[in-house]
Amino acid sequence: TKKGFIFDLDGVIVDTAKYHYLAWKKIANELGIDFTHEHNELLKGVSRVRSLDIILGLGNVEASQDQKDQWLVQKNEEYLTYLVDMDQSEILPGVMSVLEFLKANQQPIALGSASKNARPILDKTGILSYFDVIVDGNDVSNAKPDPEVFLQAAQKLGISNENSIVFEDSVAGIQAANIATMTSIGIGEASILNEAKYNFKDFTFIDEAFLNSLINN
Ligand code: G16
Ligand code: MG
Repeated sequence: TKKGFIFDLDGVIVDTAKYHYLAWKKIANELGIDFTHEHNELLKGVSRVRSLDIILGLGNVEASQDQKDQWLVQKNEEYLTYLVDMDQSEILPGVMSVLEFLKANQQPIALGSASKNARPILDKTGILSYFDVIVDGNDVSNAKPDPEVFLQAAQKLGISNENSIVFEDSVAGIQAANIATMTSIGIGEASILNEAKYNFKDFTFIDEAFLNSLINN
């Protein structure tokens, strides 16, 4: 049977969280807001607009919409400078072999990401051609845990929600997959992603036997 395999981007395929962190930290520090790695956890899988609101909230900073729009542009310009040198070496361990295996077994593959920079990242890392469908921050209006991004991905793949499988590193993303009645697979800390149906520390722990069981169930 064909299943729909939907991948989140940041924290699943590449570790762009470190670049988001540096870009946000620059703005936060300019505003006198301390922005730690712990704070950054709050932004995982969260949209750009919502991320800014969270950071401003940390510093009790109020701002006009115009000012916020400026910071959003500034953040993205800073973030993009980190993507310039991105290449295949930034793909997280084990991801390539899973993509290769799914392709070899004619399984449909989609991206389901909150990022508006998803396409250039897939392009620069050389894996754009693995994806039959891309749904990203430019396509959706409701952020995870709203299931919109995954529902669109499954629909565009032509696969039912029940036959779709989602790889996610964020709690909101796992919740979105569960709400969509898809099979949720947490990538990262099982204690944090405890709502996922299956958990793996990273893709090196996902073997062909497991992938076959997903395909054949
Ligand atoms: C990613 C990151 C978030 C980021 C969001 C929007 O989501 O996890 O931290 O805020 O994209 O990114 P951008 O500013 O590039 O539009 P995901 O869903 O790929 O994990
Ligand atoms: Mg993510």
